[in-house]
Amino acid sequence: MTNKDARTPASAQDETSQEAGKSIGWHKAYVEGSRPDLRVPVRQVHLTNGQSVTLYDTSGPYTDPLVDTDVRRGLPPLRENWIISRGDTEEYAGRPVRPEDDGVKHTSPRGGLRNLDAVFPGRPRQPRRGRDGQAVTQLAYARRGEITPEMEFVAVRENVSPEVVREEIAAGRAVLPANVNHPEIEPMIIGKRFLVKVNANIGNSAVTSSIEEEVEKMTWATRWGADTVMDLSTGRNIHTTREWVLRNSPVPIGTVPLYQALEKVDGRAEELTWEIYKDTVIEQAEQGVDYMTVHAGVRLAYVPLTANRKTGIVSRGGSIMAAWCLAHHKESFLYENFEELCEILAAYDVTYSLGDGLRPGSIADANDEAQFAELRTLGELNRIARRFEVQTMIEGPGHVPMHKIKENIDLQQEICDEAPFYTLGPLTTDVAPAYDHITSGIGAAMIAWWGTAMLCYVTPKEHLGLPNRDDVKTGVITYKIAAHAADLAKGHPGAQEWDDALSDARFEFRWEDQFNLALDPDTAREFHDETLPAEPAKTAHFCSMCGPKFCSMKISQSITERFGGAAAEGASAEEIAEGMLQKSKEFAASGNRVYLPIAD
Ligand code: IRN
Ligand code: FE2
Repeated sequence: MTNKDARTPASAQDETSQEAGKSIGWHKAYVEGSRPDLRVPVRQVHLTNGQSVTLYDTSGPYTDPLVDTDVRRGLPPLRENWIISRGDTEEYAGRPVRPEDDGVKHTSPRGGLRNLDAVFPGRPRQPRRGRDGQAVTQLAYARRGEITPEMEFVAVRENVSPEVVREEIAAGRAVLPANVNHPEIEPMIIGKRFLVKVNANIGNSAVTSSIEEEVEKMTWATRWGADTVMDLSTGRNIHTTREWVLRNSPVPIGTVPLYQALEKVDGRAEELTWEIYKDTVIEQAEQGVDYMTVHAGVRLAYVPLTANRKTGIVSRGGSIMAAWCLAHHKESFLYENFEELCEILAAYDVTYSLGDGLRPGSIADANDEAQFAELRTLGELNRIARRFEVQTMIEGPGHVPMHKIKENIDLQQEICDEAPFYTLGPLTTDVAPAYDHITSGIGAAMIAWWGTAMLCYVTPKEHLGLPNRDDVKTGVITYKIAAHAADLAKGHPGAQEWDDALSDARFEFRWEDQFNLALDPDTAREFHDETLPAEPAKTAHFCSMCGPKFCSMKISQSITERFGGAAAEGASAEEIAEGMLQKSKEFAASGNRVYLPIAD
């Protein structure tokens, strides 16, 4: 067993993690598929009792000390040979990315691909696309009955047969976002038959963070378990930031191209055109964006339906499209040109994330006519996308009280032919700014249990400001809890093994194992150390909650010992009561003190 430092570049400066790294009892391992270049990463946790537990791992090559990662070079292009050997893509000269396509008023040096060649000298790349514009999507392959290496990869990851993966994709019940220009990703799947996934949003704004910070937030988010990351950058260097994020990301990257298109018209929504939007989509598809939020369901006729809402339109994309529709008094250009957009996305295998531009922004507005009118349109667009063999998921709310959540997933599944649902929370109350990771984590757990495939995280900064690194971590961990709680409730194969391993460690006072199995080992260890910092306390058979002499776990363990393992299960009520009485006497004899000095 090798105990390896599990640091990512993001955590390299983090003292706590470095500390944790020294004693971390897990290492990165790979499960090989049917061919040597199909190696699925896992987190192998080594327990002190000699057993080991295998966990899903999203952290990418950063946690593999055998891979020499350098953010200036980008990650190894894992999928490149798979893509090229299919023989259905060609290098595509496309339109060169003009500096003005960067979406910002430039000061030099300018962004754009020319500079990026200098940024990634080892990776000169020419974008690819489907030969003659043909659909090169996982959906197209699945419908033809082909099991791609990407499908086999996710089958190993999810512990299901490749045929189940192919069937779910072919039926449109799952998506495998994997742009042909993003060969660096470790494929993953989003669908209700699979583990519930978590997306983390990052992105700079005009005033705050730098490119380095965004790359760091991405590696940080995936280290804690984010399955996809959305780059919602709007400020300066939007194109270059995205290039850095893409070249270094082990997970699929999503964007909202409308944001960059809006930058190109200096923030004046009414000046947007289909041409500008289309150019932006192509630019991002050539870079390798794996899925795009498209707010094509905000139709002109639905805008008045929001007039009497308490909080109107809260979606950024939704409000841009509503403003455009009203300014021109025309149908949405996204809705009108949807088929052409499908052709573009199909040629790169960009997955649709059909945006919920009319989602409710308050408890009062939940499940109203505007929201459901848009959902019906998303159902219609989902069927069009399917005709063009574009993978599609559907975005959902928002702010929804608990008793109105189930209707959301039930309607979505019915209207959108079971396409994967991807929801933002929902937030179950409006009264807790600064705690909206919790108000929404509650809704997220419920809606995931009922079949939502991916959860968009909400951080404590929601409604208040931009998340920093700590907020990103809190958001991801909160949502991993919601997702895993749903996996358990859904009976996903293997989900409970993790809980069982942790429960055993807790019951047997194997503290190090408890930490190493935890979603957040660093914080678990830190909290424990606050009360019992001494090293022997980590092997002590009591916890700081109850102290050495008064611990329910300890008592029931001594019952187990006394009556001999499994026999204890058969122990009579009287025998157990006798054991308890004995403990009570011991407790009284020690002076009825719950908390004892550590030296005791
Ligand atoms: C997810 C579900 N509903 C919305 N989302 C996410 O919200 C979406 O994926 C993207 O990250 C962000 C888009 O916000 P606007 O433009 O709809 O506010
Ligand atoms: Fe909100």
